Amino acid sequence: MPFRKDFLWGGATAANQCEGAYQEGGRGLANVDVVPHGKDRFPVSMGKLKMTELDNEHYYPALEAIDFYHHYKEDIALFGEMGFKTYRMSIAWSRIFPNGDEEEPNEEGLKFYEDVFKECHKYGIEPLVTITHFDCPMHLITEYGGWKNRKLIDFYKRLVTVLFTRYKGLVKYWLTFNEINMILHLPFMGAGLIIEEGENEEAVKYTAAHHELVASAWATKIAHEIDPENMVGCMLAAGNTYANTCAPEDVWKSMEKDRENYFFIDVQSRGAYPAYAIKELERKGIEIPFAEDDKEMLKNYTVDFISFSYYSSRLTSADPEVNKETAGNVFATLKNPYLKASEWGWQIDPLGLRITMNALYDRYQKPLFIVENGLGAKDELVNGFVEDDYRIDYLREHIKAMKDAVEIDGVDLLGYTSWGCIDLVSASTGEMSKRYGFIYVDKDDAGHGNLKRYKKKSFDWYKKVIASNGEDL
Ligand code: BGP
Repeated sequence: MPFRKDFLWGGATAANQCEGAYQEGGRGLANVDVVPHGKDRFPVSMGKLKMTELDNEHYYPALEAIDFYHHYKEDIALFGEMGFKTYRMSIAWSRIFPNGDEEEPNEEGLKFYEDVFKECHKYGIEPLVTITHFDCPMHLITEYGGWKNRKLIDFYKRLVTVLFTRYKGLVKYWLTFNEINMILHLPFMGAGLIIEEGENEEAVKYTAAHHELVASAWATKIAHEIDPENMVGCMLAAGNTYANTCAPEDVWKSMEKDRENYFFIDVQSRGAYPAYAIKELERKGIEIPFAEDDKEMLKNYTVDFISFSYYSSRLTSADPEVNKETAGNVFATLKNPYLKASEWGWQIDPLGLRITMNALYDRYQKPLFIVENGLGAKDELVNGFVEDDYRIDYLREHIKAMKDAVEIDGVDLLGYTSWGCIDLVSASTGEMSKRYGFIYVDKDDAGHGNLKRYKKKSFDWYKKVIASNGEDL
């Protein structure tokens, strides 16, 4: 049997993409609330367009999302029916500390997640909790400038101390920052950064990244002190970069591209800034604001496991002219002629998952956890059912590749949670029509729909996969 007996099969969501109820339970406003649907979504997510107040001209999908806040019992029951062993979800920071900088947490927010975790355990589902998934209280952005301000480390420490204490015995698996490398691509969405005129964008991003890296180390320390059973992971938006040709210049370029992402995990897992990053930052004149004990913290409190999302491999060329023709993705990539792509241009590469897993395992020698993978597609609900064979095909091929990595290559894998196990708002487009789920939710891109849940064909398929521990694909 390739997978461990206790392999954690399940699905993943994020608070801002499913909870809704943005003004209930004492929740404060967060960055994700003010990212609108439509043409402004990208510039706002990138921190290039200032949008700090909700207005009536835009539609903000995170405000209602799929209303998991009121449907969580029904949804978790469905996850239980599929046989989930784990459910990856995130905490909305502003439910716990509405402004982010209060001394005392908001009890209603704490109670909500406690109820959710208890509900999971009813079905034998182990929660896997992302502490922040593209999520930062708005007040920390307007008052402090988001993660570019070192004070955020203290607010985050307060947050995690409350979480680890309150949920001791209920939650064991924690991820500190979702797709930590996303800070380079979507800095507002990822870290509450607004890039002001005249600011050195890269310096701002790497300063904020440093603060998150140090905060992550603190979280690991605190988690282990509060409960030695706690397992803390980092989370990378992964996908290896191929060279466009076998010209050494292209191969070199692909290595540089991968380093951009490895940088974060190198720090979180190996415990120090890697030599290539120190040199590059120096060359660019970027000075990272190391405080006295930062180096010690990074060194002493590395993560227990490496989690990552994988949707696609990437492709790059050393020739800037060639690199202009990028395919549709948050991560710039060339179109790979050997791969098919989703309707959104995300290229489909199951073997790329095996390559990525091997690269990560060789580099870090720590257990891996695939916490996101899946196909965003347009589904058609006919007579209350969705025949999503395309999704089953995608998942089957990726699970096969993951099996090869475990069985043939010996990669140590803790679990697999497919992304958006229930349809939710897409992070990049803000649309509902980019669906990933085993469960269809009646809601459209304009926010209309009765929120009714329907099982898709993939629901029973995944149930069978889990029941057979990945044998029956
Ligand atoms: C990852 C994010 C998720 C999720 C996923 C799919 O980058 O961690 O939040 O949304 O991508 O992306 P999208 O929703 O844009 O299709």
